[in-house]
Amino acid sequence: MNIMIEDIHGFNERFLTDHTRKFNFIEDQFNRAHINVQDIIERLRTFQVAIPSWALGSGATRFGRFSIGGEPATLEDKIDDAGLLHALTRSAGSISLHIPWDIPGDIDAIKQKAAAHGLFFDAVNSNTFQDQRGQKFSYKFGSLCHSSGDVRQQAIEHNVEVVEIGKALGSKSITIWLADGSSFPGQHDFRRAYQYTQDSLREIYKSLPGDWRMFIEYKPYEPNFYSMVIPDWGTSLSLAEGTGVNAHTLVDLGHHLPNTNIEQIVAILMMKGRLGGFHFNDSKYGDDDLTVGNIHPFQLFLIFNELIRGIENNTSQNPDPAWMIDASHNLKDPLEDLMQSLEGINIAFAQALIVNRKALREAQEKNDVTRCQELLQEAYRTDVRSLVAEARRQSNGAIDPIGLYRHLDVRKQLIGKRGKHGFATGL
Ligand code: PSV
Ligand code: MN
Repeated sequence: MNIMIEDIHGFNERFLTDHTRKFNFIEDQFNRAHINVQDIIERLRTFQVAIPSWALGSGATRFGRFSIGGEPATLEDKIDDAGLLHALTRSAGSISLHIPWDIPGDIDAIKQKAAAHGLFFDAVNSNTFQDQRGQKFSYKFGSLCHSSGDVRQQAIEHNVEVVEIGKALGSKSITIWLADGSSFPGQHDFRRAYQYTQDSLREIYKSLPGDWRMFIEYKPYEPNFYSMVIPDWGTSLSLAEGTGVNAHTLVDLGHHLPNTNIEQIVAILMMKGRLGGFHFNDSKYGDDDLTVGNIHPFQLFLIFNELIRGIENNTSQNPDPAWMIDASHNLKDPLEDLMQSLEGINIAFAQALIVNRKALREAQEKNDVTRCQELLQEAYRTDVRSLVAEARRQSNGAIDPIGLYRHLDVRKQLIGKRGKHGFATGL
């Protein structure tokens, strides 16, 4: 289904008085602090986050899956749902596909559909963590790191095929997340597993066009519980450096052990010019795929603070990072959850944009710790929600996207169209 611009404007009318009152207040605050409010709004309007195709349906735990109804069962449906999110929020301007779950049939038709929603194709993701029907060799004991050259070759060829599909769609990057690792001491020769992985990545890299980038994810545990071949950012960075100039580390927020200082990781990766992309989610314990900014909003703000510092002082010429939400939902309506995540991301981004960076630098030079903390808190404690809503409104999005989604009873309409027990492919 499509959301009409008239629906959005009509619904916005209801909130306009209240919204304007709140926005005028923050505008006045910003004027006094010599912050150009329209500059911040423009930054918010251009900031776009990719939606992963696998987040549009219900996910599952190891114990069960509960269908929400109206889930997108085809790639076309997934593009429609991503388009719906973009129409409401104007901040989800691309979709990231996972192969083989999303192999396009008619490439031109798929491209046209995406373009009609104003979407482009962000990074394509390979999958060597599952065996596919008819596949010759199993990934049970790994893929790019496997002890058998046949398995490694099969995994390399799969990644090359993913690049080919991405090229046809107009993608410019591939994200590789490996489930490879070991669950028992002694199972792996760590050095050999690393070396095979490095060699395989180099092979895949050869198939990349010059304007493409390779993103390498890391994850400390799961599905393997004793060792992962790429457990942390240091390993990912060393593999990226060993692969080529267009290979980068990708930070997935959920892929850290509790209390890891992710903002510091982001700062150093950008300084090295190797931060490729970002997968947003939140977590209490591990890779929980919770709504962005729902558990650790201050940490998210601190991460954005480093990202903006890196973008504004880009001495190492780090390419623009690719932004994506990476989540799998089990309880909430996935579309509502994604809108909440987009809101969380935009709030943290806006708060980080208003940090008085010059004053912070001076306070850091003087070792004035109290002042440093005050400056960050000043930005973090600013209620920027009306600013984020105003950016959406100026882009023809909804002041209250979830409100409009519910008002239009979108989920009910999707169930009417696709049925109650449709199954989104993927996770
Ligand atoms: C698994 O942890 C994961 O969340 C990775 O982060 C990938 O990006 C995603 O799944 C899809 O494969
Ligand atoms: Mn991820």
